[in-house]
Amino acid sequence: GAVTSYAAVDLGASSGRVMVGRVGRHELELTEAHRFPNRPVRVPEGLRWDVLGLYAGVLDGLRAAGRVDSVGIDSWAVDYGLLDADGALLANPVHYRDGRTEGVAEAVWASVPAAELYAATGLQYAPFNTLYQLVAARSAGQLAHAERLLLIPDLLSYWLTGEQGTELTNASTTQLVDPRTRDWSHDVAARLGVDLSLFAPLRRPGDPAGTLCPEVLRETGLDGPVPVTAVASHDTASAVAAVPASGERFAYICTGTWSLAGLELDAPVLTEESRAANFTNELGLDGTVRYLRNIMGLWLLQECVRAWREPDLGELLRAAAEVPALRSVVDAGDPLFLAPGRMPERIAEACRASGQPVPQSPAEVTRCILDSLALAHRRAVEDAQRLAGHAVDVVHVVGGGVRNALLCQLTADACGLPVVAGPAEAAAFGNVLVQARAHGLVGDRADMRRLLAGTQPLTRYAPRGDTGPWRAAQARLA
Ligand code: ADP
Ligand code: LRH
Repeated sequence: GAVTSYAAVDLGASSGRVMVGRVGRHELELTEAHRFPNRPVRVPEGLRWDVLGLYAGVLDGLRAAGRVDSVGIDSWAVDYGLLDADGALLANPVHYRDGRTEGVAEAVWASVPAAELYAATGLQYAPFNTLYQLVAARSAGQLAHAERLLLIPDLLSYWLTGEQGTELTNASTTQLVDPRTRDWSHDVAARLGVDLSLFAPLRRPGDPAGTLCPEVLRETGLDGPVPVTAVASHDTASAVAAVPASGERFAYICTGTWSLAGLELDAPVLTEESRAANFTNELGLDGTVRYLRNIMGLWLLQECVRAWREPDLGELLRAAAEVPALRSVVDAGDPLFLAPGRMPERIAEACRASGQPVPQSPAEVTRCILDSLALAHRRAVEDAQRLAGHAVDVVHVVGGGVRNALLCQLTADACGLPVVAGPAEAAAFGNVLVQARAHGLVGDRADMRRLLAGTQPLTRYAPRGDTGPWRAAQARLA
């Protein structure tokens, strides 16, 4: 049968990659054309993304990918670039871990109380939600010359094609979208004085998003026309679309820099209880709701590895597996761990503050992090089921954490449920499959998932022992 190929540009907070997916009726294969580090840069004014470096990586990747039938772009959420009246980028995009939003949420809640904001947008509180970033930017006078705001994947898509749009799944992370209508929340924007005309018109996964412009074809050595297709441009939305589950009784954990743990639902959960538990209702493919909690994720380990100048992750994980389980745990959902720097010290301080032994060696700190992540996964999977009234009997783990067998096993143990791990490059798979679907090669969401389950190697982890020790560990954090 016919096989077509698609380039998936997938930018995570720790690395960017351009993958090539080949798709047939019973065939699905993903290869890496190019991978490059994503290193944020601290300048005197704060923490910034090196967006030009990322764009250069995208061009290198497209050149390496060669002839493809379409290109799709996804990235981390919430961040954006501002353009002036001529369409030129005004400044380096601010990193969501920058400290500029400190205290901003409290000022916003004075106009729209947190409970009303949740009822209208369904978004969990995070200091970096685009809404708070915009309010901070306005106070700093940074919107004075801004005519347009493009979220990161939409900005790169604009540079590739000359066309502007705002992709809906990623727009749902701005805190300016109503998850029931799947359109802007005009009321929230008006009450907070946010000018929605800053945003380009909404587009949805599968919509055409232009063609590579002549300069890009020259730069990459490709022959045109090459269409760009809107995908679920929030990386987590693409990853959830590529969870190889059958049926509906599953939870997912997208593990990378973050752990995003939750459920796929038909409708948002906007209760006060859900807000208090800090669950978010982001939009997914085909109008689904990604009901999930943000957990600090492997960021905790990335930052320790950076501090230790310890290049061999494999060795560190082998040593961590030998450390006794659950000696000390920290709250892996605590915004205390959001900013970069001093991670081993901050973890030690948290253990001391909760009266637990302070992990000493890198192996002990690593074990503490993995136990803490598994415990946070357990809580999120349990809370989500209760709050949404939606029971599950399997947990799917996708993303870079799939390559961490210890984390997958501990997650199974903590949840007391089987874990099915894979694929590691779920966001790129979701990106490719939405393009393939837009071009008529695969059917609905269930078809996409069947194709993944039938073609990709998955690893099963059975839970060991009972969950008593995990419940006891949780009690230490209460
Ligand atoms: P993001 O998309 O947020 O940049 P990824 O999904 O690429 O993140 O996941 C990156 C994480 O995956 C790393 O921080 C690391 O902890 C984990 N990882 C990657 N490769 C391996 C490996 N070979 N063994 C164990 N863990 C790995
Ligand atoms: C993961 C992610 C996550 C967001 C965060 C900012 O890459 O997109 O879903 O909350 O980055």
